[in-house]
Amino acid sequence: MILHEIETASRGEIEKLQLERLQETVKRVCEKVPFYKEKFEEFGVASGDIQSIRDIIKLPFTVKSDLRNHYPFGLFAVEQKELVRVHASSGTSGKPTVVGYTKNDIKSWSEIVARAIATAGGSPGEFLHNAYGYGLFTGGLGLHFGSEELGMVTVPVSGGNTDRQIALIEDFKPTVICATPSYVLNIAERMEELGNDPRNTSLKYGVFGAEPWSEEMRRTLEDKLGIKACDIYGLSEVIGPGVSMECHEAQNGLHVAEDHFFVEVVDPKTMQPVPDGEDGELVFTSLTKEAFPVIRYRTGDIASLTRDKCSCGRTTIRMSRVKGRIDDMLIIRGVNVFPSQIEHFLLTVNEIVPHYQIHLTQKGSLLNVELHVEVDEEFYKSINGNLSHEYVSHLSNRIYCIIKNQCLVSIEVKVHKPKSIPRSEGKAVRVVDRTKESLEV
Ligand code: DLL
Repeated sequence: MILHEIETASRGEIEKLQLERLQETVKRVCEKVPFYKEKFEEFGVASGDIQSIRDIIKLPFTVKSDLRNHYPFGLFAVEQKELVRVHASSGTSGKPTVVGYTKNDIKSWSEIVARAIATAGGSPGEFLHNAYGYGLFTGGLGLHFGSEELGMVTVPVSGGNTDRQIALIEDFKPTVICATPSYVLNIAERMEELGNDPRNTSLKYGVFGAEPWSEEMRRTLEDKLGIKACDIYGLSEVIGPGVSMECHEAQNGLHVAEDHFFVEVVDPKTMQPVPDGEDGELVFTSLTKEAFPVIRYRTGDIASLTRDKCSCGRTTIRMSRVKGRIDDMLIIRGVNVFPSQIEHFLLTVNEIVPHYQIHLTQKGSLLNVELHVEVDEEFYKSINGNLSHEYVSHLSNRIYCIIKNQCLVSIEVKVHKPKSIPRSEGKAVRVVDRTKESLEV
């Protein structure tokens, strides 16, 4: 369901609107946020220099450390009395980043997310089961307000307490489920454990995101649950979920909400724009935000763009699924690889389930990488729970060869019995970095 006319507007119409909004945003940040005013002066740009949408490249980039350096509210463009909400990152790798919203920001965010849920197949009047975490994380409340805006009956279950989630799905009969892909897998497996066939629920559509996932993971979730699973992307610094959303018709790239965000993809080394279709770092500029506007914010996420028209009828730019974050990229003996690429090939192995972890340790000057995987429950039963040494070494060798041939990296593979890898209730932890610990020992 297409909710807004901008989704099918011509490129000229979209860019005209973007230019007007960009000019307003640049003017506002110059007036209201000393950080931007000073940075623009340093770069020798003034708000009057933005005469076409391409002039955006004259503006300096903003990075996460700019947010941390102005913790908590230094980059806000409104007074406290105009704010109605803040969200924040967990701050596991430094000070949390704090973002704020005015009433209008919440209204536009709700409309953006309503559009996203409709793009994924949601319809007014049906139930939406929202298993994203509620709280400072933007997932829970972001999807919640969007779902209500669309007119869906919203079940604010949040993450965790999986058995209750299953009972609610059984009783309320939602058609849409929203959660991280890793948590949905967890829910589906628990249904199987309880003797329920996950394909027999009322669910038809999934709105999955907040962490990188692969096409193979999509296939696994769609097969297990008998649903269409679509990718939702966003980050709190830009607004939260809904910055882009895949359509259930084509499932081929995520439509960017271009009336609210201007997207660029740049080479993270040279910071120059890369051509459509080529991978680079996603950079977003907000076009309508009041409380926390961002100018050319470097997301650290790697993806590519396409301007081709989509079979769903939308004309908005689409981004590819996010391969991973620059800082999650592993460099193993000089070869770059993202955990999601490893996932992609790992899931071609039938005996393995899509729960895995990559453990990094330092041995002298060498990075040691171990891939921990676990075998499928059914398969485990078929061998009477006897994971013999011979079998483990055969399976780990097979996986080692697949990863080596496809990703060109040598990774030690450790095969475990079912339920050995920790399960997530939100964002999955795929990489466990023990390099610092081993250095300290
Ligand atoms: O994860 C917002 C969100 C909530 C998106 C619910 C989708 C669904 P943050 O906690 O600020 O916000 O984390 C943002 O998560 O920079 C990406 O690295 C990653 N991420 C988000 N969505 C996707 C996705 C929310 N669909 C960071 N695919 C981003 C891959 C994603 N990575």
